Amino acid sequence: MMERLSSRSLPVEWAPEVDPRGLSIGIVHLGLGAFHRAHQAVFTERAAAMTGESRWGISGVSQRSASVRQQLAPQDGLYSVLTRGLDSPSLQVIGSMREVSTAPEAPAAVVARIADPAVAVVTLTVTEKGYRAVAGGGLDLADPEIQADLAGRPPRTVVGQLAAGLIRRAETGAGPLTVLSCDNLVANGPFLRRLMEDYAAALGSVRSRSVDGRSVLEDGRQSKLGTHGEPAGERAGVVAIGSSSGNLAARLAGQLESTRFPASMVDRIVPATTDADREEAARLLGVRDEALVVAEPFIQWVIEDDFAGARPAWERAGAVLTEDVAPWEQAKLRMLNATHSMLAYLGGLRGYETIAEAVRDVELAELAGELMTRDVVPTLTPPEGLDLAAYGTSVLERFANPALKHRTAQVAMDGSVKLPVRLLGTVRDRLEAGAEPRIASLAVAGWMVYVATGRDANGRELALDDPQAARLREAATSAGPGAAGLVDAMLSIETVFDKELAADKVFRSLLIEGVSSLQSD
Ligand code: CS2
Repeated sequence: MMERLSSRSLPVEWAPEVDPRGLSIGIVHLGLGAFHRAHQAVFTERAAAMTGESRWGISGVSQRSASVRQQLAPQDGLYSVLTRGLDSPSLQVIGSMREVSTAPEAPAAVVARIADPAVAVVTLTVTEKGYRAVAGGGLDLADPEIQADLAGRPPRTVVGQLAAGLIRRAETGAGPLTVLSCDNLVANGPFLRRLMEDYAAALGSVRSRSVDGRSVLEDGRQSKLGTHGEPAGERAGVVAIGSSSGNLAARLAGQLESTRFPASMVDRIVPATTDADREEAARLLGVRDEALVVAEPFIQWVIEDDFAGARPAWERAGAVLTEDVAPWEQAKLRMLNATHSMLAYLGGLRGYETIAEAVRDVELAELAGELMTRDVVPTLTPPEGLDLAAYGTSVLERFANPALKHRTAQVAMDGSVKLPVRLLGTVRDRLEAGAEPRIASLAVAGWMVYVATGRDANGRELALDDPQAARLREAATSAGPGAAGLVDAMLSIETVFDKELAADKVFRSLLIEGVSSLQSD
């Protein structure tokens, strides 16, 4: 069997741009999925190569399964990016990942890393649902995982991890931190700051809660479980006085004042890696890479230039550092991501396995173009230097890349948290302007039918992979008759549609029209 990629087996001609052994850790990344490895890690490595700076190695944290650690650890953190465009694929081995961990296995280590004075930046790609926010923003304090973190167990949620790390920094004087969200959310930086502030406020009001039936905090004092990442007993021993939740809340609130949360817009299509990709990479590399990621040639990162301390010189690697990310982010979410979601639902329903197949369907391609030109573009103020028409064309060309097997099912995932960000802002803006957002509504109708029928045109199952799957199924099964029944049942899900939107007559009738046409399709 072919040898596996590692620092020992790495063929010299494939050496990363910087020598990984010379890198120390300066970045913690939460959410070590394929996207981070094909995007921010690539920029970070390039920046290090351009500047010769050695302080920006990455400590990557997977939030759930141990599979990424199992892929990367035996390879000394090395992995490759297989770029698939219209020409023959190219490959690059990345060496900026210097440490890998799995949060549930080592929560204390994650907190310690965030609190490390050498760490100046925490980046995040934890997906929409990873933030545990309520519709419209703000922390979901009813979320049992958030409650458990607030009660003082070693943190498992992203917000809990950041909070514990920031509290520790306040205690040790580790200096201010920059927390950089790289998820597809509106104003992702301020959005995350608000969650952290909500957490701090909730921490201040925690008095007695129970975890697994045990009371862990009483009268603001801790018992039994360790608080915020420490092994049980450690905090009690080290800071026995002053560890009440009120004090923790005050420390967190104080530390948040100096913490920066810049917004950022990220863009690169990164489909799930397949066996065929791994075989192709092995042929090129001469060794097996179990941690391979695949991406399109296009790569873009626009970052709000608002950092608390030092940062990698990402602009040297092609990132754009700017005062205002909002117009970039809005254009990307409403044009690219919205169209992506529409193709995923309408394409999935028509039986297309990949986005490239869906966008080759003449009707769907036409609808995708119209979604952008008719419904989205009128809502946008383009950033300087971006031609929206050309951008729309390039988005469709990128989707059509036949070498990327980006599955419609992958993009269709988590619709309940993606739709509000990608499509409902456009719908609202158009309704307010007195216009009829017909195609955007058809995209939302596509999601409703996808969820409710669970079958494509060929009778194959369309799996429902969504954090609110139970609620969505319940709405679909309890729906009244006909298209109107389904639309009304889905519109009543207030975690997706706010009251005002749900009550909008124009939107409702556009949805009914869309659902009817899809059901008879
Ligand atoms: C996609 C995005 O999976 C999805 O929902 O729309 O991951 C998309 O590929 C990226 O945002 C492109 O930058």
